[in-house]
Amino acid sequence: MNRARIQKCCAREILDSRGNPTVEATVILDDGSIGTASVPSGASCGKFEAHEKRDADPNYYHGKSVLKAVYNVSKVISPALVGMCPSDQSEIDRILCELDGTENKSNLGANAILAVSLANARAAAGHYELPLYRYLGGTLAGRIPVPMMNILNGGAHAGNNVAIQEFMILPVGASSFSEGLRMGSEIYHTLGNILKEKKLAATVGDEGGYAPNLDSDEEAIELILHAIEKSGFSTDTVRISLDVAASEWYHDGEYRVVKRDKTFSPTELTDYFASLTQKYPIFSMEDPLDQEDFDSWKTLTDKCGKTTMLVGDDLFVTNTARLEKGIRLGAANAILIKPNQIGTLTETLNVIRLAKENGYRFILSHRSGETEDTTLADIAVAVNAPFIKSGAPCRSERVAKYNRLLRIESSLGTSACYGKQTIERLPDEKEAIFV
Ligand code: 2PG
Ligand code: MG
Repeated sequence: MNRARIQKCCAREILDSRGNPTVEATVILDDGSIGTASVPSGASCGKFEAHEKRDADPNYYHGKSVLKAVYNVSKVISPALVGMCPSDQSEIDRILCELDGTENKSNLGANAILAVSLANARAAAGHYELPLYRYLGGTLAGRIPVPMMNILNGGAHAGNNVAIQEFMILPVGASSFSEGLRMGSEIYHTLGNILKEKKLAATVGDEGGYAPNLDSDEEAIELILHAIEKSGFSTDTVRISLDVAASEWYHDGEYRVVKRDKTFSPTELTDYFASLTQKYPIFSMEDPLDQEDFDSWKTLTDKCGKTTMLVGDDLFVTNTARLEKGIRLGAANAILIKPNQIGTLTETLNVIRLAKENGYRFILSHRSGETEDTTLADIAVAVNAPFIKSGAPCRSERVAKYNRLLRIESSLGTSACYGKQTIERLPDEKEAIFV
């Protein structure tokens, strides 16, 4: 077969959903195929994430421009990749890491590297005339993930007094992704009406969820439970998940919850979250503890890891070595997968494989600063991910991923599976589902 070769890589500065610059790269093949991808950006970033290169020029986008990363794509990366076969993704990603030469991709910037890595996969899929999920996942790709919809925002994503960053709903009992999305949207709008009735703000935070001021964080859970019920559903079919983002609270060995003017010791916080899982039907908790507090993670996993999905985000940063440490210590039982935390597609797929092999569940995730790019949705289907987290069913950069999944679902037709159906259709995935 006539294999296409990379002719050129280029990049540009575009804006993300918060209005900050980010990198979009394009890979052009000699057969005319073109792949373009952009990278998102976090607000509550883990200490061990790959480096996001910004220019730090205070007179330009308040220091946030990414022109050096853009330059690196066209002047450093492109010459190194010209002539390579785009389907040699792992070799391309290896070269990108080698070119950078640092542990955390601080030389070229993970934003430059990831944009090229993803754009290359898109160009290759174009060359083979396949949708990206099919090119990456082959004939076995067929599961549409359960959406984890963040309908109430707090923490670093909103200017309100809610300390926990994300309150999500998961329509695990829906019969299909499209039905699940409808349920999520109905609950979201019901919640908006409840807030308005209570004269609370129904304006939204960075991920499209409402961001009211509330008397306590637990009130957020109560309001969501009320919205689920009022929409005609129950917590058997719609579960609740939290992303605490507790690394934001951790200073000098204790958890200082500034928005609530409270301080917890690691033991107190562990006990608090363990008790919260008794009090409410909480399906999963992400980052309930700090990224370096492995001891408390282990304690919490021992206490409630059999019944609750405990997700490491800042803890694992999509990094194989950190996930290996978690597996060794028995910390958490699931991992959040954010390609820009690690910087290449191959490394992202490797950490997913490690999670699968060790019975850790995994969730493909957006960032709080997003673009209209939908690569995340295709990767999720390619790896038969049980879950995807892409914010509220509101705001275009969030729903772009959900809408892409609707399109994939309709093109898969009856071969698409969702939630519990996966157990029958993809027996190997049995361990990876928790519904
Ligand atoms: C998270 C993410 C995405 P950010 O903490 O999981 O929801 O937020 O991108 O700000 O790190
Ligand atoms: Mg998180």
